Amino acid sequence: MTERTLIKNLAAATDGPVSVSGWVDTVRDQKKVQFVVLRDESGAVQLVNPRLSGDDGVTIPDKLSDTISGLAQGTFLTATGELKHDERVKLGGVEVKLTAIGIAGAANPETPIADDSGVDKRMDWRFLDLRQPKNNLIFRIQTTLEHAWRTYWVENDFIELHTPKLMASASESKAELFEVDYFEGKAYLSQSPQFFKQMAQPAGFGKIFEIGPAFRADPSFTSRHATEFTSVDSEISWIDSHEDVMKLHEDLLVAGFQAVKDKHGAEIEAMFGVEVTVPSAPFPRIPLAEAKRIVAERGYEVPRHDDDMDPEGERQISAYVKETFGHEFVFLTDYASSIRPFYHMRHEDDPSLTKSYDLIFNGVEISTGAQREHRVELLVAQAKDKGLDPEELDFYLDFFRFGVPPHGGFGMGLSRVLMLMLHLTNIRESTYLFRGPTRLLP
Ligand code: AMO
Repeated sequence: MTERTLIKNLAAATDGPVSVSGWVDTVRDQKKVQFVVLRDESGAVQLVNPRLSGDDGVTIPDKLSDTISGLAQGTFLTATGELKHDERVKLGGVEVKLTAIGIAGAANPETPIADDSGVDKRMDWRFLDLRQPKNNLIFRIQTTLEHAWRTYWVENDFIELHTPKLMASASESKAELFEVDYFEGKAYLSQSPQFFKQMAQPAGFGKIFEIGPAFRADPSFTSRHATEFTSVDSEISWIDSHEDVMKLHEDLLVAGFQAVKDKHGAEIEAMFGVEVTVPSAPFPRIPLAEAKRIVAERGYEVPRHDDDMDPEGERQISAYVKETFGHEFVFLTDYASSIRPFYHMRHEDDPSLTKSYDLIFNGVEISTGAQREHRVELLVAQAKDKGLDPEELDFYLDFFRFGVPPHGGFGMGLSRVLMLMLHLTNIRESTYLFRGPTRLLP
């Protein structure tokens, strides 16, 4: 049997016997000739089968032609034949003249989704939806991005962690917590690796990272929230302030975006109409209070019911930064202690503000980072201040009772980065399998 050739390699292969495997994209069943466009993970190629005909020009039925006539779109098959370069063939300048087809997995002839199906319907049939080259590209980009980040971390002596996702308590807020039965008692799904990534600091690991699942029992149906998402986390010791965390964050994003642009820039432009911009460091930094003033000057008052920036405010400040600095990223810094978790360090000269930031990319928050409070008396006081019971947090507070260096880090939503990089309108598009309040399948 001829060895399988990936479709993207056909152009560089020499004419002659060839075997390709993939799924049927389209069949054009004409009187004199049949065409099948076959797609695999690397591209698409035209297969051709001239029908046999007698001296009188009437086609003679044969098994191969019948097989082709009966092919349903989506059927997985192996095709063998003769590769022929022909510049008149629009699709890649090559075609395969068929000698045989071996069906590996026939598809149901109904097509449950169409190009104009809504996002929820497409999510119902995600495995079919993912066959679209555009969707396939999203996950190749994701692979490149994660690889570039890992390379950065590994080259800079970070240790990779896999913290447990079954927890005894909440790490972020009690509001968005999934509770699960755990033998005689209860456990909670991890909302963030926060506590256990911080534990690596008293453990003496120095610099760590993790890419792993996080769970939030958030009942909302927005375009940027999921109940399960992939969190990209890093934590470093011996920092002077959150400024050092932002520097790390910038370096990582520059490395990731550069890798994506180098490898996929042209494809992204062709398929998404988006030019990937490698951000220049340093990214703009704007204290939150100032960002609110800027946004107000643009005519948008951020509602006063909390101290946070709301989604419209994030869009506005991003637009301002784009217009003023030509930058797609902005760090909003110095969030109020009132809206930040107890573990964020507060400013010495103004404890109403934290040494923290949110990173906004093309109008949406992609990350939160901070210097952590590592002085245990202050940490206990801040926990109490938030109405938390220090006894419940004893295991965490212990990390700080046996020596710990100053440290900080960030958590970043992987699918949000991809969504905003590719100008997608919904996190469902950039998540392999989305999880939301009404979606547990597939
Ligand atoms: P935060 O809660 O801001 O911070 O989360 C960090 C980032 O994770 C992503 N994210 C989400 N993505 C999809 N769906 C959700 N429901 C969702 N919730 C959060 C966002 C967000 O910016 N422990 C801190 C981080 C730290 O300080 O290191 C934390 O979890 O991109």
